[in-house]
Amino acid sequence: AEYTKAQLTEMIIGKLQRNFGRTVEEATPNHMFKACALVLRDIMSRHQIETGNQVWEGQRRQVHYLSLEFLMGRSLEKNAYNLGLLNTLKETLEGLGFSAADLFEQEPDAGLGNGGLGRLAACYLDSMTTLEIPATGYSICYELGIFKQKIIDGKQVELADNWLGLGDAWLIPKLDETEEVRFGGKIEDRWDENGVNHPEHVGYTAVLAIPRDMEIAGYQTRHTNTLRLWDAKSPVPVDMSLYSRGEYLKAVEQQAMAEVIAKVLYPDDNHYEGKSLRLKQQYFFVSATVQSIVRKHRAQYGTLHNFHEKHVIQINDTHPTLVIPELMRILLDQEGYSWDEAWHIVTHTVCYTNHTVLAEALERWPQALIESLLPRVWQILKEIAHRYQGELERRYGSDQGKIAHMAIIWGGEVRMANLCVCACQYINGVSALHSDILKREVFHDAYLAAPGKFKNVTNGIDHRRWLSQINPKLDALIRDCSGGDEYLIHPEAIRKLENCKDDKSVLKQLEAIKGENKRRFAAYVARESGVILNTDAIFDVQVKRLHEYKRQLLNVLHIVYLYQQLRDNPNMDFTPQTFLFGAKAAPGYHVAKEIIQLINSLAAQISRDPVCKDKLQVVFLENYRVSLAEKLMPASELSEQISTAGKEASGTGNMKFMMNGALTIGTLDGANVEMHQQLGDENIFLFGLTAEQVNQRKREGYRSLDLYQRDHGLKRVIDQIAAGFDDHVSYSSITDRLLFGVGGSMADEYMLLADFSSYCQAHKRALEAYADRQRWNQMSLINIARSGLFAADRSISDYAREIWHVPVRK
Ligand code: DL6
Repeated sequence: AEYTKAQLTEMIIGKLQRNFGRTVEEATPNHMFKACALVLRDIMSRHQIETGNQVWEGQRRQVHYLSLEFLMGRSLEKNAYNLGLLNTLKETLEGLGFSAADLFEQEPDAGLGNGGLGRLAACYLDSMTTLEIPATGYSICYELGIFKQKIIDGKQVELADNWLGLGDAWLIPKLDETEEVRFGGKIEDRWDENGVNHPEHVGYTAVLAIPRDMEIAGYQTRHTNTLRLWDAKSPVPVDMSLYSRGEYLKAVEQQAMAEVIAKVLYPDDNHYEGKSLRLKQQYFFVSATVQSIVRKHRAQYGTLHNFHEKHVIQINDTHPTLVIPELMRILLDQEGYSWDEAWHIVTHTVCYTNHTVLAEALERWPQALIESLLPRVWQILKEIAHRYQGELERRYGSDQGKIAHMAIIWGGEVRMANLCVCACQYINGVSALHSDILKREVFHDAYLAAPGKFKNVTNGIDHRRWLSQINPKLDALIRDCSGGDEYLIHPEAIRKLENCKDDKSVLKQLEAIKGENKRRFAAYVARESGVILNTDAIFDVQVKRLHEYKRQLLNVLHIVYLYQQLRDNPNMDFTPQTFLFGAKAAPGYHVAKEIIQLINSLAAQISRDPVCKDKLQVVFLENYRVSLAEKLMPASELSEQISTAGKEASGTGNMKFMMNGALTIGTLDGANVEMHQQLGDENIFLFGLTAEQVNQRKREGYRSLDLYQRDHGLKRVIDQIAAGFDDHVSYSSITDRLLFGVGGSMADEYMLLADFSSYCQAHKRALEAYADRQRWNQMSLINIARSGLFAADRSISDYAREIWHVPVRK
């Protein structure tokens, strides 16, 4: 390690004195947390300056990862781990009379994201840094992250998540790198003597974008990258004349209007919110980012001619799409490039990752909104759309259907995905199946026109955090079996674990580790909520955002089915099962909230019923988040990945479970398909329709009501849910959706009933396997051993080779 215990002790004591005026004895845990964070921050800043100099001197191509979400979670333990200081820090803290575990536990999650898309961005920052790619992440410094979920009377209630009190210890404000972003006003033509127009933006409202940088340490490298979070402030000071007239509110109005931009993360996952504040957020962070990249590039090279050679801008879904017209604007209006020159640079710089095929998530902005909020961007968008329209007409002639489908501006809306497809150098999906669906369905015509633009990069997770750090006993076993810690830098080396698949003592150790992790998790749940988990039962877990396509409801149908069997025959042979759920619902997503309430009704019913004692248990874990997932993954045994095939772009929770030795019960959807390829039929419990069969059944005219009428067991389950349980809450609005559809949507849109019996069968197979514990442990070991493919290091190497064309550390 770079620092000894004595040095760290001195550094921490120094911070406590200088920053908080405290001795160690006077320091509260909050002070101590901040002092530790500041000490690590200093180390990372020093490394970052070195990295910056090397990148500058080497004139290396840089990656800019733009995402409205970075779900970072906690950083203290992670940074210490990556810096090789974790053990030293723990010893230092114990020496100072503090418990390291308690201190780590104190850190709030930086919840600047909703779910998979935001967590992926966080994992990728870690891998880009570890692989020594010069990279910067950009987002908004939301004052309030994803809401905290409380369950009150079975229902979700949202509370504000004010993470900055402690979390801002990681942030370094860089006031001198402030950018100005302009909204509203109008564009006036200014013709020069050569007949060239220099449009001028007048009457706009300016908002200042102030960077608050978070340093990102890599593992076993001094290479350090930065996550740049933009904070919003008004450039106008409080109007003192209004203030002295007693008009306090008016005096601060403009400030409040500016600052609201960085106030709160939109809590919608896989759903588009057409609100003007959301558009402001998008443009705010994109404009500040592009200006900042251009400014630094100019300072280094004095020209933007080589901009695309030195930078790649990766956009995480369509949320940062305005980067396209914004970079055009700067090149045209500020740098004086012709349209064609500017277009060449932009289209060789920007790349787009698609993360969803759900229609309700595709962003379409009303043109009137863009026009009034971003008048110059609107002009540029119109020109891009117009030129593209011309191309489409030349290519497709009179095929109006195709032209309408691919147009960028259509029916008064700007379609962001089509703009990305038109302007981006590469477009990628996030699993093999998903990328195929993009090519075959969503962007089929664009794919035929330019097949080389379409790529696949299957998602991956930070295996150092999601295995080694959160499951230290498993980490130790892997090191023992694979001859060291090579897998931490070369994740494919985890495969060596498979050499021990017939070693009974290793399998026993694996089982013991899982048992211990289950008991530790149960102790945590008992402390937090008073609920006592049955650790003798198999832990069957579904944790993810609540969404109809993810089919938490299918899980519920199966549990009700088990419950009814047990009631019919209390003495039946029954493998004890504990079903754990964790899920936040978007606050405006009513059905999702009803499903949460249903899960809680069912959980309460089952816990009241003596028939279920020590056999069947359902628990809804409140406020599912990164730091809870870190405790839960090591304790999980069965992983529920049961989305309707074709709907889940990839999934990344599925990978976390697999790496921690849980077996998957799942559909052939997203990355499950590639997990199945790795595992073979014998090591995963597959069920249900394939994506193709889903489409075919829909074409044939799927009728869930027929299934309900034909299958007595299924009918009984649905009738029970409609009637409700002893709490007398009826859930017929949910079952009506399954049987009849509501408000024009088809009945059982996500085909739960079609997959129900196959799902029940798969559960039976899983329990049979669990009964033979040695077989189960071997399957678990094989899952871990073959999970190396799903490390983010592999994904980032793919991006580097196929899309970014930058070298990586070997
Ligand atoms: O790629 C990360 C993650 C996938 O693993 C999930 O399958 C997918 O649902 C999620 N997509 C989104 C899309 N949001 N928008 N827009 O969150 O991305």
